[in-house]
Amino acid sequence: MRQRWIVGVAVVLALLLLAVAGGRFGVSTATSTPNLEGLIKAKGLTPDQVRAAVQTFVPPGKYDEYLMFASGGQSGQVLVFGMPSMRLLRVIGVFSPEPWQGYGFSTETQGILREQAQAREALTWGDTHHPAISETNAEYDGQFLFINDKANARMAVIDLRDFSTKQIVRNPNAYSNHGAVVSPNTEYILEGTQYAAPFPFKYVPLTQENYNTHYRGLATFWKFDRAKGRIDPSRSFQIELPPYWQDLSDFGKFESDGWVYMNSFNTERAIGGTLAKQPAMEIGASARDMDYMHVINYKKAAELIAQGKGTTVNGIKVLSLKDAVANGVLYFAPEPKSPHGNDIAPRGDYIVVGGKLDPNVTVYSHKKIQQAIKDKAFSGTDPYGVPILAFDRVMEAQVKIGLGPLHTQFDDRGNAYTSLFLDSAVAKWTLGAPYKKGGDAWKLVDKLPVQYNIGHLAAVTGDTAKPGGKYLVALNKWSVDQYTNVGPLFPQNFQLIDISGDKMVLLSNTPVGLAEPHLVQIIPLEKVKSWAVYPEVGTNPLTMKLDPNATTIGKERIVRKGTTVEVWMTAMRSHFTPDRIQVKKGDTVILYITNIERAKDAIHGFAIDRYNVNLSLEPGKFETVRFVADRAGVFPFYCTEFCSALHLEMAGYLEVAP
Ligand code: RUQ
Ligand code: CUA
Repeated sequence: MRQRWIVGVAVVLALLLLAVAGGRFGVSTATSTPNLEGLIKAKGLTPDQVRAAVQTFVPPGKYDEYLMFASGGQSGQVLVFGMPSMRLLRVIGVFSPEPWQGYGFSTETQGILREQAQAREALTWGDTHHPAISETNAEYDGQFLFINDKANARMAVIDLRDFSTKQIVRNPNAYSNHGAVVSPNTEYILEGTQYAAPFPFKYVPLTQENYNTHYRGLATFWKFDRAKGRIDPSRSFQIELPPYWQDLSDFGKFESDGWVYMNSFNTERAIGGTLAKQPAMEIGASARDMDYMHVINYKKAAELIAQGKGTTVNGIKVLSLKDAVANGVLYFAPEPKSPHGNDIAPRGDYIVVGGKLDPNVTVYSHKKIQQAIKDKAFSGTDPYGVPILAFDRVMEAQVKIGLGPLHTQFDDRGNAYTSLFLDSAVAKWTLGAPYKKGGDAWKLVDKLPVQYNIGHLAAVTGDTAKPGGKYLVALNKWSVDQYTNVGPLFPQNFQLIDISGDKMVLLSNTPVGLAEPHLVQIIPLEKVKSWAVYPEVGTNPLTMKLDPNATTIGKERIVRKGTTVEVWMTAMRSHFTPDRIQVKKGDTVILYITNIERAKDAIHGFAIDRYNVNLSLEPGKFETVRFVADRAGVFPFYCTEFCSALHLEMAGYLEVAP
């Protein structure tokens, strides 16, 4: 029996090879058949595994069909993979210095990490959770990528022309955040505060009474200026929210455009205190059966801010909770216990919520919510006066899919896919009309075990108006037996799943041995128009324009002004010009270096020994380094990229005279 299918698979593959080779060369290569069969046999592969291997294999010189942007978790980075091969293509430094890119070493990138010098100190890590690709008409446009830092309530902007971080903004009124989602045309990037804190920011002792009255959550709408490629804090705003722990959110689109749905948990307002015999945080925070989905009319909020309703708190406009309630900006819809994912269906009509402690996904209808608001169909108000919509008036369906539902994504055929943390599985279920009708609607249709404890999942363009429906990735927190031990810190496990058929099919495992990625976004390769070289020799990666200090051949020079020594330098295979720099101890040295190469991949590095200077100079790139020569000696500097046969000779000396 076993024998037979191995032969069967081998024959299919051999025929495939024959067809390809025959087409190319017009000859038969029948001798390769036994090898292939032997390989399959020796590895004990099943037909499904052989099919999966062929399906995900990208031959040398060929490209992947999709790019996958993954958060780099505690590494503070973004990881870029090709899909379906799942090969790692790039690491982008965001909230941590990244030496290969020279990120955090040049004056330009130090400025980004220090948040344009606003911060007193440069933080050296971030907890990246949610990458979000910029959108046009609710579809990824491939121009920018945003990502949040949960640990320090920051948001970063990455330009996908050169896959580099351009800006980090810090939330002036929040310590932590969760979620980064963009509005359908990227006017705003939204983050919720995860853990409520005193508002405005100061020391307020943590008693229950203080917590209830002085602690608050916030929804922060960062205004994005697409032309500048930057967040504009002066046109951003916040909405004050009760001290519940606001979690993930999603922007409405089409019929729900202008609205935002945001989960919250710990509506119990638990504050912990285990040593004082108070219930542990997680017990206190999951005592009630229902929490509140925040229903936010953010267009209205933006209007009110524009009319001057907001107060400026630490440099950002804030719409008060009172004004939000009085003006119909904020409503609550009850949602099952400890919700997590909040995901809006492709047409903007349904909102899917996964309640971690409920076996159902709960689906709300945007239309019903709007009707209930009109009819004032409230079941009460919360302690802060926020009207609570009657659950049965806004809920469209509950679909029993399994234990621990978290996040949901969609395909192009009316199906939804939800991660089940406790079940360690992906559930595929159907949406209702207009996606699926009658008996086909709101039904669990397939379930696939994953290894193990899945957090997020993401499908190709699976949270946009046009889901791709081909692949899905399960982002598993535990890998247990899937990889060999590499010490007790186990890799995370990405699993690639084919969702193009009726049944989900597991294709491959990819270990991620770097941190805990939370979410990924998957975009067709051709949508990202990235540069192979900087378009103009001397492009400053911060301004993306020709820098006034860029140097051309023959214009290199060293100029001393008082105790400042400025060096205009070029780099090309295989030398730096100048290759000797003489300064005095205590001088401020400023290097302006231009890589004048035009050839793809002709990258140079620039490092000065013992001075913590390390740059990456891609073709056409300009960078500045500034440091005080506070140690006397003779310090070699050299190119750190093996760029040419005489790469080792691409070096020079910095002489610092005592
Ligand atoms: S999280 S595992 Cu998105 Cu930060 Cu859900
Ligand atoms: Cu330039 Cu090595």
